[in-house]
Amino acid sequence: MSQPSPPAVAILMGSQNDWPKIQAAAAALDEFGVAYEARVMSAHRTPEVVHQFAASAVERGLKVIIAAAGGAAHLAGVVASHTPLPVIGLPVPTSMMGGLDSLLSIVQMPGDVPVATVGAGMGGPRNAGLLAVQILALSDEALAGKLRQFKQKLPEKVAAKDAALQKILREDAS
Ligand code: RP5
Repeated sequence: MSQPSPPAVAILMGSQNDWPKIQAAAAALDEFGVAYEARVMSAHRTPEVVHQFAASAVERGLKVIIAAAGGAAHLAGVVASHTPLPVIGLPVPTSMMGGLDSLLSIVQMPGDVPVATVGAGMGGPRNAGLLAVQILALSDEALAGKLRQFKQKLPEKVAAKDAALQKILREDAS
């Protein structure tokens, strides 16, 4: 019996408490039928686990790593230091600065160690998932086709929201 192929995407997070705030990344991958593994590991609390995971990611078949963390958010940068795979940094909103602290921690990487950082809050988690899909689609024509359909449908989605707003405004005015 053939083994199922290993997931192409890993979603790492510094704490299980991050999961509810970043689940939209996983939902975006689900939407496109992309398998992923989700793991809790910390650049500070479990540095050896992070090292081993990142250093063996290529041989285990991973293609993209999403790394979410909040506050002193070093997970994405440390992962990127141990792997040639593309790493997407996902800043987790915090109670102190709403995620600006996380964003600045992740985005200011030194030259030679890129991390593709998405926004904190709002569309950030969803965009992390979609960006992973876009990277995979470069070498997956079926996925590229799904992305083209997704883009084509965006105007319809916005038009439906515009129509809903116009309806509310008309009702408010009457
Ligand atoms: C970071 O520290 C995690 O990503 C989390 O956002 C933050 C706080 O972690 P907990 O104390 O909630 O576990 O490493």
